[in-house]
Amino acid sequence: MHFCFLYLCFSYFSFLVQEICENPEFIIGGANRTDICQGDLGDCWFLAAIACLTLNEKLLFRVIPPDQSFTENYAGIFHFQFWRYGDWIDVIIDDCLPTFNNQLVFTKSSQRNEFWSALLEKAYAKLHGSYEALKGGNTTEAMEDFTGGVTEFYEIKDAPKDLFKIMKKAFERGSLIGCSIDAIVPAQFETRMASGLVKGHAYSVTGVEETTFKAEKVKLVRLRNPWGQVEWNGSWSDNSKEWNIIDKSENARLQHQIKEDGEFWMSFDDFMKNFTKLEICNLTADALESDRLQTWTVSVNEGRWVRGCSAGGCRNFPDTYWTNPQYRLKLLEEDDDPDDNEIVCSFLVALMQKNRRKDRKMGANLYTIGFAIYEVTVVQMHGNKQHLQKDFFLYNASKDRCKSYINMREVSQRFRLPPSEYVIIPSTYEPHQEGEFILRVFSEKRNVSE
Ligand SMILES: *[C@@H]1O[C@H](CO)[C@@H](O)[C@H](O)[C@H]1NC(C)=O
Ligand SMILES: *[C@@H]1O[C@H](CO)[C@@H](O)[C@H](O)[C@H]1NC(C)=O
Ligand SMILES: *[C@@H]1O[C@H](CO)[C@@H](O)[C@H](O)[C@H]1NC(C)=O
Ligand SMILES: *[C@@H]1O[C@H](CO)[C@@H](O)[C@H](O)[C@H]1NC(C)=O
Ligand SMILES: CC(=O)N[C@H]1CO[C@H](CO)[C@@H](O)[C@@H]1O
Ligand SMILES: CC(=O)N[C@H]1CO[C@H](CO)[C@@H](O)[C@@H]1O
Repeated sequence: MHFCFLYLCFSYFSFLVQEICENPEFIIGGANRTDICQGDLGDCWFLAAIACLTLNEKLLFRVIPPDQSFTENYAGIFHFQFWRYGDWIDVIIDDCLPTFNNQLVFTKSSQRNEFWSALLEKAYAKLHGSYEALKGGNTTEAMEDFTGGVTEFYEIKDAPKDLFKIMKKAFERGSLIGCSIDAIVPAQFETRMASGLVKGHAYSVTGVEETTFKAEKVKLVRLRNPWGQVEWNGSWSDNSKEWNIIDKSENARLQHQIKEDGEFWMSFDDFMKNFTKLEICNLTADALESDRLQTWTVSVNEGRWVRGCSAGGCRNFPDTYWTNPQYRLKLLEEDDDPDDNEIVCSFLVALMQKNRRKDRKMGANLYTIGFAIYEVTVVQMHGNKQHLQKDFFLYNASKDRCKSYINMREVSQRFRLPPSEYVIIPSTYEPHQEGEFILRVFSEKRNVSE
C-alpha cells in the first residue's frame, strides 16, 4: 500500500491506480463526455466544462496530451496543460488517486479501469492548490482554463431575444456552453426537483438543434448532467412521446437514446423557463489556429492593485480612483461591416483577477471588479504620457464601461466605439484591495494598447 496525502484536505486514502484495478487505462475508446461522473467534491462546474471540451478533440488533446498510457513509457506520472493568465502551462502529477473502500472518491469514469478524467481533476486541483479549492465555481472559469477563450454569461430572464441563434452560432463555432439553475439559498445546492433537473448545479450544453414536430419547427437543446445520471423528465426527454411522433431519421440525426447517462434533450422553451444562467466561452486565436479566428487580435496586459499606490477602487472614490492602473488603447481602423455606415471599432475587454481561488485557504474571496473606458485627446495622451490625474476624472465622463461591477473571476464585455484614443481603467469596487489581474483586449482589427 502506498499513501500520498498530496493536496488533500480530506482524510481519504490515496492509492496508486494499479492498486485500484488490475488493468488501468488512460483513455478507452476515446475521451467522451460519458467518462465523467462526479464524485464527492462540489466541482460540477469543472466537470461540466470538461464535458463541453470532449466535444472538440483538438481542444481536448491540447489539455490532455493523448500519448500517455499505463503501459508504454509509463513512469507513474501524467501531465496536462492549462491556460493560465495568458500562457499555457504543463502540470505534472503522479497517478495516486484518493479512494475510499477501494473506489475513487472524486471524479471517475463510468468504466472502472479508465482514468483520464480522475487524473485531469487531480492536475486541476494541483493547479489551484488543493482539491478543496475546487469546491464551488462557475463553469466559465474552467472553460477559460482549458481554452484561453473569453466568456460571457447571460441571466436567461434578461437574455437577448435571439438567444437561440447566439447559442447555435456559438455551438457551431466550437464555443463551450454551460448552464445552471440558481439555488436561492445554499441549502438548495444540488437539490433535485420533480422535473428531474437539479438546482445549484452546472450542466453542459452538448447540442443545439431544430427539428420539425407536427409541421412546426421546434428548437431543441441537449444538456448533460455531470453526475452521469439524473435527467430531465419533461417533453423531449429520453422517454417522452415526442420522439415517437417525429421522423425516424430525425431520431437518428439527433442521436436520441433512451439511456440513464445524464444526457437529455429538452425544448428551448422549457430550457428558458427552467434554467437561470447561461455561460458561453468563445474560443480565441489562442485556442484554435483556425483561419477564421485569426482576424481577432489580442493584447494581454498584466497589472496589480497595490494598497496606497494603485488600489484606487471604483469611480465612487474620486480621491483614489485616478491612481488605478491605466491602459491606453488606440482604436485605429474601422471594421469592415458593410451594414454599417458609422465608423466604429468593435472590441472586447476582459478583466480577470488572479489567484483568488488559490489563496482561498488564506481567506481570499473574489473581489468585485469592473472597468471603465475614457476617451483622451491627443494632447492629453502626449502631454502627460505617464498617468491621467485626478482632475481628468473629475471633469470627464467615461465613454463606456462594463455593465456592472461583479464578484466573478472575470468581467468581460463587447464595445463599439469610434476610432480614437482611449484609456481603460480596471479596478476593484472598493479601494485599498490588493490583487493582481490581467486585462485582455480583443479587437477585430489591429489596435495598440499599452
Ligand atoms: C459565479 O457567478 C456569480 C454571478 O452569477 C457570482 O456571484 C459568483 O461569485 C461566481 N462565483 C465564482 C466562484 O466565480
Ligand atoms: C461569442 O460568440 C457569440 C456567437 O458567435 C457572440 O454572439 C458573442 O458576442 C461572443 N462573445 C464573446 C464574449 O466573444
Ligand atoms: C420526474 O422525476 C422525478 C424524480 O426522479 C419524479 O419525482 C417525478 O415524478 C418524475 N416526473 C415525471 C413526469 O415522470
Ligand atoms: C419548467 O418547464 C416546465 C415545462 O414547460 C414548466 O411546467 C415548469 O413550470 C418549468 N419550471 C420552472 C421553475 O419554471
Ligand atoms: C459512447 C461514445 O460516445 N463513444 C465515443 C467516444 O469517442 C470516440 C472518439 O473520441 C468515439 O469513436 C466513440 O464512439
Ligand atoms: C475629452 C474631454 O472632455 N476632456 C476634458 C477632460 O478634463 C480636462 C480637465 O482635466 C479638460 O481639459 C478636457 O478638455
